[in-house]
Amino acid sequence: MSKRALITGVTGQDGSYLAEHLIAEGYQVWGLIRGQANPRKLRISRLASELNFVEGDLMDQASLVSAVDLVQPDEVYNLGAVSFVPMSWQQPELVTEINGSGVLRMLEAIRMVSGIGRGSRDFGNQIRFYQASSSEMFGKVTTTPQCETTVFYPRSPYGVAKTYGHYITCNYRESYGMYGVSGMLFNHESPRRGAEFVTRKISLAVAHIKLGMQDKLRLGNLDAVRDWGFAGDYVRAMHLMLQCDEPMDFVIGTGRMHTVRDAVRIAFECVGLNWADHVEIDPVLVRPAEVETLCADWSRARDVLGWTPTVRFEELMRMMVESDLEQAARERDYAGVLTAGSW
Ligand code: GDR
Repeated sequence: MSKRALITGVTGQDGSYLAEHLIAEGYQVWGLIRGQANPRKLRISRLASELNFVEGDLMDQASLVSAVDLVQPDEVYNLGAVSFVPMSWQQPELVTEINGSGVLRMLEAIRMVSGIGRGSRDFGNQIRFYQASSSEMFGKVTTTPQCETTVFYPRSPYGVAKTYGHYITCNYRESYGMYGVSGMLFNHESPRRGAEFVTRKISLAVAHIKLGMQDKLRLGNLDAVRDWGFAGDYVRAMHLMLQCDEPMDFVIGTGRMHTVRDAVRIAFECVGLNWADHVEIDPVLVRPAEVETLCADWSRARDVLGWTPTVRFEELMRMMVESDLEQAARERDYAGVLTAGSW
C-alpha cells in the first residue's frame, strides 16, 4: 500500500516541489490548506488532480488533530510558516505563533492521534515528523561553516521562533521517543521563489530591465553572504531524512558562499548588462539586525543520507533569470494586446 504524507505549507515553493517529489515516489499526498486558500490558483495548480487537500491551520490545535486523524499519515512535513524574515519585525507575535507554537501544535496533534507514549523508541509504525528548521537559527555566527552542533544565535523574531520549533522537535523526540527530525536548510531558491526574496527580486528585475519594463532595482545590504542552493534538491533531502532508521537532524546547503552583490552581478551578466548601471541602495531595506554570513557544512547529509546538491549558484541564477524573461515577455505581449484592443 502506498505511503501517505501530509504537508503543511504545500502552496509554497518547497511544498510544491516536495509534493511533486513524493507523488513521483508513489506517495498519496495531502496538503493542509487554510479554508480560503484556492489550490487551483497557486504553485500547485498543475498538481491539483493528484493532490488531496485537508483543511487546517497551524494556529488552531483542534483543526490539526482533525487533519492528522483524517489523513492518518505515515509522514508529516511541517513547511508551513511565515518565511519572509523582515515580516517578523512587523508582526513578531504572529510569526512566533505560526513558526514557533505552530510546531508544538502539530507535534501535539501527532502525539494525540497516534498515542505515542513516553520514551518508547519503536519508530517502526510511528507517524514521522519533519520540521523545517532554518540556517537563520545560526544568525550571528562565530564559526564557519555551520554544522548540526554549531550554537544558535538568531538575529530576528523569525530566527528565534524557528529556534523554538527546532528545540521543541528535539524535545518531543527525547521526551516521547517520537520520530521527529529537523532539517536546518540554508537559503534555497528556484523560479517558484516568492518575489520578496532577494534572488527572485533580482531575477525578476533583470528580466524587466532587459525588456525595458523597469529601470532601477532597489536593494538593501549587498555585502550579506549566503549559501544558496536549489529548492528542488533540498526537498529530496527532507524525504531522505524521514527514511533513516534513527531520527537525526541535518544541515542542508552547498558549502559555497556568495554575496548579494555576486547574485546581482551574475544575474545581470546573464542578459549582458552591467549591474552597477541599474542597482540603487535603499537604506529602508537594510534589516534592524542582519545575518551577515552563512555557509553550510553538509557533510552529515552526504555521509548518512547520500545526498548531494546538483545545481551550482551560477546555474541557479541563470535558471531564474531565463524563467523570468519568458514570463516578462508574456506579460509585455499581453499588455500590448490589451493596449491594441483598447484602440
Ligand atoms: P533570508 O532571505 O532572509 O536569508 O531568509 P532573503 O532572500 O530575504 O535575504 C537574503 C539576504 O539578502 C539581503 N538583501 C535583501 N533581501 C531582500 N529580501 N530584499 C532586498 O531588497 C535585499 N537587499 C539585500 C538580506 O538583508 C539578506 O541578508 C531565507 C528565507 O527563505 C527564510 O525563510 C529561510 O529560513 C532562510 O532563507 C534560510
